[in-house]
Amino acid sequence: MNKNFPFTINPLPYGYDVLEPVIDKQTMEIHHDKHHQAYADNLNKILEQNADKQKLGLEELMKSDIAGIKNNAGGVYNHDFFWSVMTAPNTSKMSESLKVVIEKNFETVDEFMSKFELGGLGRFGSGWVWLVKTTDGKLEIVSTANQDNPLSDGRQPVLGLDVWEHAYYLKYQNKRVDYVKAFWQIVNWVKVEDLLNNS
Ligand code: MN3
Repeated sequence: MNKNFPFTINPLPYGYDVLEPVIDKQTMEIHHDKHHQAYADNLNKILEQNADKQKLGLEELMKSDIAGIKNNAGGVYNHDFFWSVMTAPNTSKMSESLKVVIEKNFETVDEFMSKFELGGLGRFGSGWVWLVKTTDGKLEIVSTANQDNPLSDGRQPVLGLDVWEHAYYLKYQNKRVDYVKAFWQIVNWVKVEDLLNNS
């Protein structure tokens, strides 16, 4: 992605059908090529009218008090992040070292997964659920509305799941719970651990 105006989005880092059957090809095409692209297009359009903001980076724009800038900047950032933490079903396993960190913060991996699922299911309307690293190095589950990102209050996301209906409706319809539970099959744990250690 372009880190400055005019913003672009990253190409999907794998084929549109690679996450099947957990996320279907058509959903990925619409989600990346239409929804994600639209956030970048809309952000650029608003910035054309706000020349004083054109020098700001994406993370700064995500904190903007102009709703259109904040929401679209978040949409660009969050989706690039989201694509990067997924991979083909059942090809990535949590390492022993990551498991130790998860257990230190959540008692058990099951407890972590259940808290994350509840965060995604409890988000009313559109938003995200995240695993974040706090400034003192602790792991927490947080849920944000719309395209808000925990970075804006100083917490570093290491895993995130889009629970907007556009992310799952074609395949799962109203059953967000099935989508959230199926997500575990496509988590890229290598990427999660990399974010945890290097960001
Ligand atoms: Mn989305």
